[in-house]
Amino acid sequence: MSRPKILLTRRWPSAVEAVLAERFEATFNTDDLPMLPDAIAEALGTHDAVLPTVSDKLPASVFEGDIRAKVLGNFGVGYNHIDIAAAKAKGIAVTNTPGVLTDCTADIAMLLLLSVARRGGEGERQVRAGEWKGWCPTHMIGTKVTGKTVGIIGFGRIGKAFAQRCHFGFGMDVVFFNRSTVDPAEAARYGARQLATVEEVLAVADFVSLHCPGGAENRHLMNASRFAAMKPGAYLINTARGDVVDEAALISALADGVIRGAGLDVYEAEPQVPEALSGLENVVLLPHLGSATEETRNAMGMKVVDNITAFFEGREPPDRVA
Ligand code: 8YV
Repeated sequence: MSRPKILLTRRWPSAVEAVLAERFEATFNTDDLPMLPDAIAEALGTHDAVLPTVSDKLPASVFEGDIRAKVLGNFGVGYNHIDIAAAKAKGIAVTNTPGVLTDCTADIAMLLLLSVARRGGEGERQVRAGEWKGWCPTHMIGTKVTGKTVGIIGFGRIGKAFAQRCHFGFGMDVVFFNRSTVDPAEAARYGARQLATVEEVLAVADFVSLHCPGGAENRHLMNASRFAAMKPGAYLINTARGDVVDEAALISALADGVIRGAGLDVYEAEPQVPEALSGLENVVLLPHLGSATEETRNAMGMKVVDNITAFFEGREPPDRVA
């Protein structure tokens, strides 16, 4: 029997590509250049599975032509770059990679929180530029983290892992907003307690960290009025998706001192980062590194392998989202 024909839109960890090459007739993107939607549409017509990443766009238009693909094995937990309804309408299954990137994404959120509060980015820039004039009592004064209140928006796997780090690692009081009610005993395992609204969280948090999905339901959840509702001197951390934040409103809030700083791993139009943002000192900017460790990227790839292997063997893929 011929092996299913699969296409990877980007370069993947080599150990994972090797497994895919053994099991499938695989088309690899050896140049690793992002594929345009037209090329993805063509791939959907010529392959049994397409394996996209967050750097691809799969709007409804890519599903309009002749489709051969039966499954999209997304490399990543977030899938707001895929029009799920359009894929479903064409009978295409979609899978993702939950769980394996929880710790590393929570770690990056902690890195951003600490960096922005303690001015790590600014300090590093100063040393590298040869501009450090030496220690003095008033040099580059930041904000103490230990014991502060962190407000988490979205208490899924990553939100919980972040809460655990904040509470048990840094003695922080942790409150959160989540659409559905979380059992208080479960929340307490992470040192956290649920509040009823986003506004209640913003009113008390010294740091607000976003851990909800991107896409239409949370688009611009953080907007000008919500920045105004944050405590004066508070910070925003975003390791979720760029579209959860109205970036223009964030830039104004940072420039006008409505909030004190931000730590960002994701942006509205990646990889574009507005100059108005990168020109600000009170932001720490990372290039979407949440899951970027050897262990996690390998594990993500192997999850995709498991998902599409199950699919083509007629079993239910473990991480099917559509
Ligand atoms: C991934 C992420 O690197 O999994 C996610 O949702 O945001 C990142 O950690 C990216 O999505 C890969 O497609």
